[in-house]
Amino acid sequence: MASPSPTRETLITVAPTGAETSKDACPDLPTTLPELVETAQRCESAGAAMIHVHVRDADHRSTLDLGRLRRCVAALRAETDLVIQLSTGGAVTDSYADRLRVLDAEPDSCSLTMGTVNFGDDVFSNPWPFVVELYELTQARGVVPEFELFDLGHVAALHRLLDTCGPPFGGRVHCDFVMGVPGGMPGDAATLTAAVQALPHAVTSWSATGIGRTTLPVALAALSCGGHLRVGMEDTLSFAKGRPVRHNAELVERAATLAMVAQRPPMPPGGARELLGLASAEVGQ
Ligand code: KMH
Ligand code: ZN
Repeated sequence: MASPSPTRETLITVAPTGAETSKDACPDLPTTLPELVETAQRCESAGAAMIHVHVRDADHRSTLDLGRLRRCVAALRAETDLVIQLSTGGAVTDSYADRLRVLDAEPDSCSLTMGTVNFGDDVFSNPWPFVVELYELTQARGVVPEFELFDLGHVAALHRLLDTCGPPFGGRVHCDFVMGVPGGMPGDAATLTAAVQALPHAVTSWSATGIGRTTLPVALAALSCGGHLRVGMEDTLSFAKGRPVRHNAELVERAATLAMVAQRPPMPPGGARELLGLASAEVGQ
């Protein structure tokens, strides 16, 4: 591989909501815009530098409604310094057209999943032509993609994409291993090490998140391999056995503590902009 040299600091991304958990099942999930802004502010104070956003409708259901996405980006820009990353994955039921339209909301960054994966009892569909279309749209619109890797085959697809379509907007290549999804790669140190070894040389930074009970093993392994962290209620609803997460900030605080122990303290949003190639892009505008 080509693991990029570890940075002195740790990028902490918070994924506070996701598309799957219902408000009924988890009333503490931030689903309204005021809840999301409050969450973003608390998580920024706790050490997060980027937010990965899924929005919900008035009934707290997952939506890719463009007006809501735009209002969400505007509110987060006004109230925080966080790098704003919109999900283009949405929910497994969302159409490709709606997922492409997410870029019309003009986020700093967007997620871009590198292939299809079984997703519990469902299928999260990302056929190659869609991946290419979405990637070319990020290049045209000046949005920095975060390549989501749910499986080792997605790493191979990232090689293919960079070889055939060139570098991302901003010139940096940042990816995120999403581990422990039922149907994707397991969330353990051995798998993370193998996946990091397989990354393209062009990758300049990577983070990892472990779903459910793989959260801590993946975070600890990522830090020890020089990677960055994603945490949040999109990925885990348990803080410990029998103790639900009450607020996303708890997960960010714990990630920040782990990063401090690793002597790679949380990176501020300005550092994240440099890491992701957003700083130079903004200067060049
Ligand atoms: N909700 C999942 C089906 C992303 O945000 O890009 C897809 C997902 C990935 O969460
Ligand atoms: Zn997501």
